[in-house]
Amino acid sequence: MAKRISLTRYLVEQQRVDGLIPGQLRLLLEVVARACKSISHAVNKGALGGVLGSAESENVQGEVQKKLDIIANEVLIEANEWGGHLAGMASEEMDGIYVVPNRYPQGEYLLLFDPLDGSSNIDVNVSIGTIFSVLKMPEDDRGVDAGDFLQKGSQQVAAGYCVYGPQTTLVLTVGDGVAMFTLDREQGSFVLTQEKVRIPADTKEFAINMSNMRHWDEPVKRYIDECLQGKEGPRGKDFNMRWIASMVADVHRIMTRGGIFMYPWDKREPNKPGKLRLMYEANPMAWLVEQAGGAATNGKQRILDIEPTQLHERVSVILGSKNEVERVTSYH
Ligand code: AHM
Ligand code: MG
Repeated sequence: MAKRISLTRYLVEQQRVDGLIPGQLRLLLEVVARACKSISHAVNKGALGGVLGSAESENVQGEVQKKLDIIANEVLIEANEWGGHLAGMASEEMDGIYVVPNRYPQGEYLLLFDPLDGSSNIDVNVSIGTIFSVLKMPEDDRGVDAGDFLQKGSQQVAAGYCVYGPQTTLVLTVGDGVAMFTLDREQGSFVLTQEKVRIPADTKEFAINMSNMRHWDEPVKRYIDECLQGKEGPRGKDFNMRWIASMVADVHRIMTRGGIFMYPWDKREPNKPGKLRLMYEANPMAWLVEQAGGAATNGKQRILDIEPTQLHERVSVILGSKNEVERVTSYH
C-alpha cells in the first residue's frame, strides 16, 4: 500500500531535508490548514449551521459581507493570533491591519488572506475557497504597521489556497513547486495527493466573465475573439469556456488541467486597475501558478513584480497556461 503522507509529515520533511521551512513558518502553515478545516466544516453545514445569507454589513471595498465571510475571517484570526509565529494579519474583510495583541508573543511573519473567496457562490452551494499569502517582517523593524505588508509578490515565503468543493483541497507552495493535499474527513487531516503540480503550457480552455465583453480593452477583445473563431480562425482550434465566479475554483481547474483565467481592467470603473485584489488574491495565485510552470501578468508586467502602494489595491489578472498568457500579454 502506498504510504500516506500527512501535511504535518510533508512540512517536517521539507523542514528537515530542504531547510525550506523554518519552525515558525511550519507552525503558521499548520495553523492555517487547521483554520481551513474548520471553515470547511462550517461551509459543509450550510443552512443547518445557520451560516448562509448576508451579514448586513459592508467591507472596506463597499461589498456586502456574507455571514460566512465574517465567520471565516474570525476563524483565521483566532487560530493565528496566539501561536507566536505572526506579527500581524491583513484581510479582505478588514479595513486596516490586525496587529497581534501584546498579550501574545510576536513572530517574524505577516499573513494576508481572502478568508472566503467567491462569496456570491456561498448560498448557491458552488465551490468557494480561502486564499493566503505569507510575507516576512522587514528586518530591524520595530512594531508592525501597514507599510510592512506592502511587499512585492516575489517576496512571498509561502502561498496557498484551500478550495471547498466536492472535496476540500489545500494547495501550497513554499517556493519549491506546488503540492496538493486532500482533506480526509474521517482522520481529520490533510493528506498529500499530488506533488510537483504542472500546468500544461498550451490550452483550449479560457475563463472570463463574458458579460463584460463590451467594456474590455482592445487586446483582451482581440484574444477572446480569436478563441471564439475556433478552427476556422487564426488559432486553428476550437476553445471551450468555463466561468465559476470563484477565483479559487477557476485557478484550481487550471492547476489540474491547464487553461487561462482573466479578470482584466474594464471600462465600468476606469479608475480601478481591475476587480481582484493584489495582495491576497493575485499575488498568492500568481506565485502558485508560476511555481507550477504557468505565467501571471496584468497584461503589461509580471504580477509578482508589481510594487504595491495600498493594502487593498486592485489589479488586472491574466494567469494560467504559459503560452496563452504570453500571447494575451503580447497583444497589450
Ligand atoms: P470576492 O472576493 O468578493 O468573492 O470576489 C472575487 C471573485 C472572484 O473569486 C471571481 O473570480 C470574481 O470575483 C467573480 O466576479 P464576477 O461576479 O464578475 O463573475
Ligand atoms: Mg476574493
